[in-house]
Amino acid sequence: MPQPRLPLRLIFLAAIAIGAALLLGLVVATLNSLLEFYQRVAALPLWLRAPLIVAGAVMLGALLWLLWRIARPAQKSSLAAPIPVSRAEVDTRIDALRERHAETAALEGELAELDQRRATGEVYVALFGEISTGKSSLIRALAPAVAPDIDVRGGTTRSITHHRGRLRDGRELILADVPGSGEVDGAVHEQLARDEALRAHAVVYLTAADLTRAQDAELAWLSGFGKPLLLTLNKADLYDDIERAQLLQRFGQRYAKRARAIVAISTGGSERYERTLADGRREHVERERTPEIDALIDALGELTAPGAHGLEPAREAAVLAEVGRRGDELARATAARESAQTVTKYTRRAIVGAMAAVVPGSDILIQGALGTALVRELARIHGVAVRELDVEALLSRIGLTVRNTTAIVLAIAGNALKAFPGLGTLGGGMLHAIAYGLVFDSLGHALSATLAEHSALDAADVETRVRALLAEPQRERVERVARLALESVRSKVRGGAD
Ligand SMILES: Nc1nc2c(ncn2[C@@H]2O[C@H](COP(=O)(O)OP(=O)(O)OP(=O)(O)O)[C@@H](O)[C@H]2O)c(=O)[nH]1
Ligand SMILES: [Mg+2]
Repeated sequence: MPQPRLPLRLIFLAAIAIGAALLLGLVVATLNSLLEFYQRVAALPLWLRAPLIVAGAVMLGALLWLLWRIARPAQKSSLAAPIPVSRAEVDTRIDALRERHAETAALEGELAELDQRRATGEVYVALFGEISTGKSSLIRALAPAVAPDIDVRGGTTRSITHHRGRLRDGRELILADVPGSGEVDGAVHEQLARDEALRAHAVVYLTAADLTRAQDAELAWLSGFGKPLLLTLNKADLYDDIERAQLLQRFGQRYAKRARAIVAISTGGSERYERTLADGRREHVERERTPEIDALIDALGELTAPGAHGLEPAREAAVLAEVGRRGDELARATAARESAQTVTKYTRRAIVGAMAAVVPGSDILIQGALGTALVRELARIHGVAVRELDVEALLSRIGLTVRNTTAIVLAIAGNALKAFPGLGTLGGGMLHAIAYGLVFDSLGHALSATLAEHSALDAADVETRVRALLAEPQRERVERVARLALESVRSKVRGGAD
């Protein structure tokens, strides 16, 4: 009976019409008010009109700024705060990684460097800063015997070099010149510089202007390691006395907590001057500026006064925190690699099992030990303890999901058969085998992702992921599973022929 539907539709249409009329009225009323407001403002004398317009513009600007502050996406910093970790803990983690055949050479090398520098008893000072802030020029000023490359082009220094410098009291320092940060596509060089900063006893952070947001974040990250930090305004010659004093004052207000000292210097560059020749003619000459770095030398002297031994704990903590962080990263990558291998192993077993049994449906997940073994192995890889009960609950939950999506899975498997014509001729069992393979592959990937992200067997999360994987199967995944099926058939045929 279609009659009862009519009034409902009419009510709905009427509601839309009323809504549209109200909206139109609101727009007209707002426009009218604006027009009236404009006419009134236009009628005002200029001395009253101008401040009103300025105030309006300021308010609008402030509103837009506020909206932008609220709406802009959060900026993610790649510079994570250090997590303290002991040497014993780092050693244990590296041993565990080595047993899992992870590539631990770089981490071991970093620890060897840590020990080797300690053994030398030297004080290491790393320069740090964006490209072209004058790091190499400062090295040249502090250690005139050596001459690292200096150039107006950013990105001149590409590797770490060490130079021996001497303080006024005769103490020696090993100065590290590093590549500058902030270069486009300069992630590798930036990482070299950061690593060296962590290996040093003290860091000289160079800037040639007020700090940008990125520099601010970099300084915060460096100071988080708790080693002596010297914030240095270089190229001070580019500012007049007032500007320089203002910049230093701003640095003092903002960075007094992060930096142990703040100084202004001039490491070189060139200057032009006019000279009068013997015949009275005048000519412009360009010459290298004499470095003015006394303030920095004094501050460095104070910063490094505790000596290598006194400064060692903060240096060691910084290196260990970084090695620990990388160890965690490596552990995650290793778990991902092992997970992928395990998922492939069980997908293959599921395919072989299905080809032998030819039982349609999702029961293989619940009945067979295969599903349980997959969950257990993946949980072990991710270091998550699981109870028998939880594994069973998870598998029956996924089993229901798979049962509900069996038609989809079979359809996908059917498509896979079309992509690999040879498979289709192998009979209906093949369709189910690929379907099972897809189910195991989806479960394995979903489970790996959940375990990696939540470090727990979150059944609801696994189910959501399995659903998503089955609903939108990627071509690459389907082909991979079909290929596994093909390999299984081949090895079976070969096995049979043997
Ligand atoms: N005006 C002025 N220029 C300077 C000063 N110090 C360095 N420069 C110039 O700044 C440019 C960059 O100097 P470098 O020492 O190569 O800078 P850097 O930080 O080592 O640069 P990268 O290695 O590319 O990161 C060169 O042209 C220097 O001559 C200074 O105190 N004043
Ligand atoms: Mg340089």
